[in-house]
Amino acid sequence: MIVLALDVYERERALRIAEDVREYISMIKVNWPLILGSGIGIIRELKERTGLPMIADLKLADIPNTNRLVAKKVFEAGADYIIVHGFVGRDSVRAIMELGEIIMVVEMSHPGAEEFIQPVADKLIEIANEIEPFGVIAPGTRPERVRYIRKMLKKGIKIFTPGIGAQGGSARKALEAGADYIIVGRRIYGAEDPRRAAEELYKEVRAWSSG
Ligand code: O7E
Repeated sequence: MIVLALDVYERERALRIAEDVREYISMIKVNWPLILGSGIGIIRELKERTGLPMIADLKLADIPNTNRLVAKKVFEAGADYIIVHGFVGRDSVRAIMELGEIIMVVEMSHPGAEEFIQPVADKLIEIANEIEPFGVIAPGTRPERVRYIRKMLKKGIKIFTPGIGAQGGSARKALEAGADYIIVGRRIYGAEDPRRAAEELYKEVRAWSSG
């Protein structure tokens, strides 16, 4: 299943792309570029136009009280899930979970993730197993790590893998390794024809899932 990472600034462009690719994706992820470019109201607007669940990717990493204050506004704005960092500790993560569903970062997809996050991934998996978020983030650029995280993670917790396409990760390999959702940005919104790019990816993913 495909999550569109809609990292554009402009409201009109975001709405147009979302509507164009709607039938091929399962959720939309909104990150700082779109929120800063178009305002927080874009979450509800996208949700109403597409009918899809919305992920607010703010990667919250603050003390419990500040996490709670921010998350309250973002859930009120229509987000169904908020992405949160686990390295700040259980209390900060739980503060957001009390208000709504979360997806927690266990390991990131960029090269620098090997410096600090990867060495503590086991501890982050432990927190995830204890608090049971809706999902976790694992690196689509490192299928062997996705496989490991799947093995260690409690059944039922979904794995989301960014890093597919522009960062070099393969959708098929991430799914084979145990990902439930692939997160894809530039490969879709940066394509000359986003609808065609989403359709191609959808067919690739579906062909793999059914075969
Ligand atoms: O490389 P792209 O264009 O396909 O975009 C990937 C998106 O996933 C982008 O919004 C980026 O911020 C996000 N992402 C990563 O690329 N790597 C990560 O490790 C984590 C995320 C992400 O979604 O964070 C959720 C915590």
